[in-house]
Formats: sequence, C-alpha cells, structure tokens
Amino acid sequence: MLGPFAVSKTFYITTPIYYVNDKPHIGHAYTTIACDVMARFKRLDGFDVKFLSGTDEHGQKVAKAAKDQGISPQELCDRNSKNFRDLLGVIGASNDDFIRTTEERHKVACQALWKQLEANGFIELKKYAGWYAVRDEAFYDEGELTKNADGVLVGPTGAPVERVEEENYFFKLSAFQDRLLKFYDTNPDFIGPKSRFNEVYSFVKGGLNDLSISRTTFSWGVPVPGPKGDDPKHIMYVWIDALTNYMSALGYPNTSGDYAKYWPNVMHMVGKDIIRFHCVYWPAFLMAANLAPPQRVFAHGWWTVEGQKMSKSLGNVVDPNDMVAKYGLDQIRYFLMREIPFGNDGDFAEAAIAGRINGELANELGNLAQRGLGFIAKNLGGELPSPGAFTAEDTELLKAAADIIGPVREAMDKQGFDKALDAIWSVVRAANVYVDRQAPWALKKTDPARMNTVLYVMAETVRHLGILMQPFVPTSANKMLDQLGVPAGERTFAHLGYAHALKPGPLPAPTPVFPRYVPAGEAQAPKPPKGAK
Ligand code: ME8
Repeated sequence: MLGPFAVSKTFYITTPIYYVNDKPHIGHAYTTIACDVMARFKRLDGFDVKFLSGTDEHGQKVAKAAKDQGISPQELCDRNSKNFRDLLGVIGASNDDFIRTTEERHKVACQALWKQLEANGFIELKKYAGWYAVRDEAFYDEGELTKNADGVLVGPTGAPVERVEEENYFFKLSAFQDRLLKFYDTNPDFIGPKSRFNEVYSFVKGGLNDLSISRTTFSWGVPVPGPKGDDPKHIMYVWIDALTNYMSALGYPNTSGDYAKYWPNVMHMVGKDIIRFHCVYWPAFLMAANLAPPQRVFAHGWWTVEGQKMSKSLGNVVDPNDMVAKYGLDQIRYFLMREIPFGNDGDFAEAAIAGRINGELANELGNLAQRGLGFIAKNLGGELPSPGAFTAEDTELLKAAADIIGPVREAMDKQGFDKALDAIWSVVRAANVYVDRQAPWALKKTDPARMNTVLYVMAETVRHLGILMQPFVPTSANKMLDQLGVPAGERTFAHLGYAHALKPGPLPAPTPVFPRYVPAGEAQAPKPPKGAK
C-alpha cells in the first residue's frame, strides 16, 4: 500500500510551537519524540525529510508571564525558548530547523499571508464583543460557556473567559464551511485518528462564525500590516501568527526553494487540545490565500501522571530531563511510543516504565542480541561464522525479519507507533523461540557446523531488528549494528533483506545494549558469598 506521502518522496513534519510562558514538560517531549520517530523512519525509508520545531512567543499569555516575573517579554522569550531548544538535544530530536515567532523571517511571512488574505477579500474590520480565554488564547461562543464549581464562567477546556470589546479585524471563516466539508470528504486521511476527524467534521457542520484575528489591548505580537507600514493599533491574534510558522520556516512568501519542495507534503503533529486551530482555521486561512492545505494532522492524546492530571498546582509536572537522566534516553523514547496506542490518552506511571525496560528491552530484545554475540565472542573467538545450508526454520525466521517492514510501514503511515512496535516484536519473540529450540550451546559439541548456521541466522535477524529499531531507540539500535560490524552506510530500509546480509569475519567485542533498570536503593546490592550465614 502506498502511504499518503509516497508519490513525492518529500516529507515535512512539524511539532506544535510551544508557548514560552512555562518550562517544557513530558507532554511537550512526547509530541516532539513522536515527530522525531516519524522523521527518522521516513529518512530511513528514502524520503527527503524536513523536521521543524520551535517556540510560540507572542500573545497575552506570554506577555502576562513576563509582567508577573518583572522582565520584558523578549527577555522571557529568550530565556525560555532556550529551554525548549535544549530539550531537543536531551530527547535526541533530529530536527532540521527551530523557529521562533519573534524572528524577522516569521514576521515577514505573517505579514505576507495577511496581505494575501486581505487582497482576496477575506479580512474586514468590525466591532467585536465576545469571550476570550487567555489560558487557551482562544475565543469562545456564548453557547460553549459554562460555570465551574466556583461559579466562574469557563470555556469548554475549563479555562476562565473574560469579556472583550474591541474593534478587530475579522477573518471570514463563515465563508469556508462548504469548502472545508468538501475538503474533509475528499481527504479522509487529513485528520487522524478517525475519532478526531469525526469531531472536527461535526464542529464545522454545526456552522462557523467569523474569527477575530487582531488585538488592540496589548502590543506583544506581529503588527498588522497597514497601507503605509505597520498598523500602529493592531497586532495579529496569536494563532494566525503561530500557525504561519510552518510556512515561515520554508521561506514563505518566497514560493520557490524549500516551500516548493516541501509544501503541502506536510504532517502537523499536535495534541488533541489544539485540533480546531489546525484542522479548521489553518486550512481555511490557506484556502483563502490560494495555498494548499496540509496533507495530514494527527492529534495525539494526553498523559496523566500516576493517574492524575498533570498540573503545577498539584506539583506533579514531569520534567523530561529528569526522566532521561533516571531511565536513559532510548528507554524513555521507547516507553512513550510503546505504552499507549498513539491517539489515546495514557498514564505516565514510573512502575510501567521499569516494566517495559526490563520486560521488553532488556529481557527480550537486549537478551536476544547478547545471547548470540556473547556466545560468538566466548566460543568462536569473536568471529561471525559462515552459515551452512539453511533449514526451513532458518528461512522462516530470516523471511519474517525481512518482510516485517511491510506491516511496520503500514502502521507508521497511520502513526500507529505501538502497532509498528508490535510487528517488530513479533520477530523479536520468534527469534527468541528459535534460539531456545535450536540451542546452539548444545550443538557446540554435537554439530558445530549447524551451530555456526544458527548463530549466523541469529546475527542476521538482530541486524534487521537493529535497522528497524533505529527510529525508536537510535543510540541503542546503532550500537547493536556497530557490534555486528554493519557499515554506517548500510543501515537504511533499502538494506533489509538477505541481499545485504552480514559478512562472516571478526566482530567488535559485544557489550549489553539494554541494561536492566534497577531502582537506586537496590543497585548492585552485593550477594552474600555462597555458604555464608
Ligand atoms: O498549544 N500530554 O502550545 P503549548 C500530552 N503554542 N501532550 C501534551 C500535554 C500532556 N499532558 N500537555 C501538553 C500551544 N502537551 C501552542 C501551539 S502550534 C501552531 C501552537 C503537548 O505550549 C501537546 O502536543 O500549550 C499540545 O498540543 C502541546 O503540548 C501544547 O503546547
């Protein structure tokens, strides 16, 4: 099956740009890691990939945070944007660019898009009286509001709203209902998972109001362009500014270069909280500017922490830096991608992390690699032996390892990270069963030629697993491939299959790739010597 991006072979993937009013937490790391896994997967699959992350630095929320801290908004942005940029290194993100909405290239793009919308007749100035939630940086309709337990008027997310009355520029969103519905009908893969597609579809079907896209009561934003330079009164609403980042990073309004190469083969990865902005407003802005909407938006679920909502007031906000330091980078990446079907909500429980590390990475995948390579190092002087004729069992395992890319690719095209790992794991488990059955250690005395073949088949299976696991656990997977002596240029999906099989000969000394996780207090507790009382 050809995935939605297969024809052009370019793939542009973006994280949301994160608000700099706060520190990065595990939720931000989650979205970025998912993008990184997708980006690495597509690169290994022969695509020309561009992977973008960045920070969302304008708006009332950021301006307020700066005021509360007694510093200028720019100072706050510089300080906090760095935290998000640094996190990318900590979580192993292979992004090609990092955009900040306070950069000049972004201002140029926002103003160009605005002018295009205006020239096409989709912007008008009118008086606005309505409800705004600063926490969500979103306007809500009267009908969406409720009172919370404290009697405070809140939007559908629980964020308090305030009454605003301003003269604003409006985007004629109401004119796009039919075009959007038609676009969804003809592009059923535009939104994943399916449940979110249905949610967006019924929202648009219910009717669209025009959208206020400028603010006048504060000044921390991109100035609205006027006929003679910047409009002194209006700044852009932070969401029209924020969404445009995806094109600023391609050099828009220059429509040659990266823009021509990557747009609209783009996938926006977002949390379920910001789906309306990406699946309704963003395609409408683009249609209004005669530009193509993105190919796909995937909205993932939210993590709770040990069963509770993550919040500053509960003091349970998980810092990804701490988690990586405690469990290891690949271990955290694996856990986040494996633990819950992508798209669902899930719970971040530390006992579950340890369970995945020990049960799957150490006992299953790590053990498989270590059993084969350790045996070769100990008994064959570290030389990968030449295989003899393959039996039916050998061929079956080798074929399973080579063919699994099909189902893995199919799962990844739908961002089914857990399903892709399930498929890879079917080979890990089959390989462990194979080793138990073939028992190379017993063959050492009885049939050394057969032992050589079994060890070779094991090593060749581990080579496939190493190649396939690179997007998820890049450091460890490459360590596995190093230990098999696989050249750096022979690690893509084009190198799966027996045509690129390992060459017999000396291997580097193996070291365990996936250590067991031992909680701090229990680390290395010395065993009492035998016979000691
Ligand atoms: O919304 N579980 O930025 P933001 C999983 N600036 N993911 C979570 C999460 C959780 N508990 N909490 C946050 C913005 N996220 C805008 C985006 S894009 C043009 C502008 C993730 O800093 C999730 O991906 O509030 C969510 O969409 C994102 O962080 C929100 O980050």
